[in-house]
Amino acid sequence: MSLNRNNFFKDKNILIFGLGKSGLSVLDKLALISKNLIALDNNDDFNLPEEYMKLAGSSKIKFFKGNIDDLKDKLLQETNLIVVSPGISMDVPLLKEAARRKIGIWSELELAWHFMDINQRKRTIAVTGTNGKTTVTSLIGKILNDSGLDAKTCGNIGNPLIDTLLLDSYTNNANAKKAKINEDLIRVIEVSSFQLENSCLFKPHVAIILNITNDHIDRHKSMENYSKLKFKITQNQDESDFFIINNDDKFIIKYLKKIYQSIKPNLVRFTLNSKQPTEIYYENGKIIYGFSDFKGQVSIKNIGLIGHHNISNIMSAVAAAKIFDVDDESISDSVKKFIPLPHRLEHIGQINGIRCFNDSKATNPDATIKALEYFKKEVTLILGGLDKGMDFKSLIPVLNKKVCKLILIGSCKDLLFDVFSAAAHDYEIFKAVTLNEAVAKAFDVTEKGNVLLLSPSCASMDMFKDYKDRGEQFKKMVMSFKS
Ligand code: UMA
Repeated sequence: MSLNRNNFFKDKNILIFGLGKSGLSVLDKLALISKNLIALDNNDDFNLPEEYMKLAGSSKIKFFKGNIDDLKDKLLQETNLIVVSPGISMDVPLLKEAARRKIGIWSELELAWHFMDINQRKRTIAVTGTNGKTTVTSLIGKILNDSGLDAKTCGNIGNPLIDTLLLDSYTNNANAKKAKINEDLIRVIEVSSFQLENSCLFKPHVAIILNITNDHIDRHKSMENYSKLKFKITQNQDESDFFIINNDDKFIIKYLKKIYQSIKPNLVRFTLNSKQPTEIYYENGKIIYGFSDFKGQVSIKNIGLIGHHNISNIMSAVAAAKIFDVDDESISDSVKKFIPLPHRLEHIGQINGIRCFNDSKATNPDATIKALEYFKKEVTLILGGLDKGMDFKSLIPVLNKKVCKLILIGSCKDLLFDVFSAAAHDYEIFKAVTLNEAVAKAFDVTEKGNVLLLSPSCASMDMFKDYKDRGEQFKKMVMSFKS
């Protein structure tokens, strides 16, 4: 990293907006090198966690919390660059005014990228998509690590990219300058549309788009905008890079056609359709690939990941692993040993003769459709939560095919009731005020041998802390009905 870049950050007045996980990581790192920082969180109740208290006393950091509308102009006058948390919409007044003043607005991803050298940038795999990002990021991490390579998962998965970097070498501390950097580390980065929105130079060596379906429209306004943001993952890639995409996904193909002429990286398409094979496809328990110098097949029989959508996910992971030269048997072995993550079509057990599944991570209709496709017409489905402006009508055909009883919960339950009761349907529909009431109803109305599935298609924050909290509570409630 050049001295110039070091000075670039040292001399800038940087405003860190949002002090959740990613904002605090940015604060931690920039505190090492920047002379003037403003740290801001709009939440009145925000309290700096204990481990950051030492920064509160620093003369180079000014902290603000709560409503800062009156201070907005003053803060922006002092600011050259804003590093914004992914959860903050570009519509908030401070960011609108910053954009008007042409102040740079960066994501944490973009900031971290500026601190990475050429070698580090070349050893990156970035995974985006509406659904399956965390599973694929974790699976690639496992495949690489099992093969003896050194890989670390980071990004939207929970630990910001910047946390994987040692910025101590920017300080004047001689000991810190000697800190050992692992040059071989491969960073497997889960990337969200929120992070890509404020990224500009990000250029992963391997970029993956798993799928694009209706989600986050409340924030991104249209599917066109949402697709455009997802495709930012490849915008800087060149001929030496790889772009892995799902050839079965209609929004991916639609957007790809638009920009096909300008795509520079090696395109690696994967498909479940063995009759029209692409660079990677699936046939009879095998993933067959042929792209660049790579040709071969990986057996994926007897795996823990269930559902056809997961075979698509595995194909993308196989492609990424081949680019880093992992051999076929090793990949096959890791896929077989991979333990599916909780809250994703997670089998809780057979309770009172009913097979119970927790799919709390299904926060959009497409994820629920994929989960239902796995079952016969045998499902009591618990659906609903906080609406993100989604198209629930897309659920109608699959509900008719797979659902016997539908139980609606959450702040959008009345809207859902109107959508599904107006359509032709052969299943009973109930509403419940709490999740506990929904689970009790489910055990009351579900026939033995059938399935109870929580797959809400919605965000959780109307009733729960997050999807994990919703899934954990569901599992406890289900177990409490065991007789
Ligand atoms: N805040 C403001 N002003 C606002 C809105 C929020 O100051 O107008 C403050 C809040 O008070 C809070 C902070 O900003 O203190 C929250 O920031 P955040 O929502 O960006 O959350 P982080 O804790 O920084 O977590 C983020 C990602 N969150 C989101 O994208 C919403 C985490 O992804 C990610 O793991 C983490 O950075 C590390 O990179 C979570 C997620 O739900 C898991 N992601 C979405 C998804 O997967 O669908 C995209």
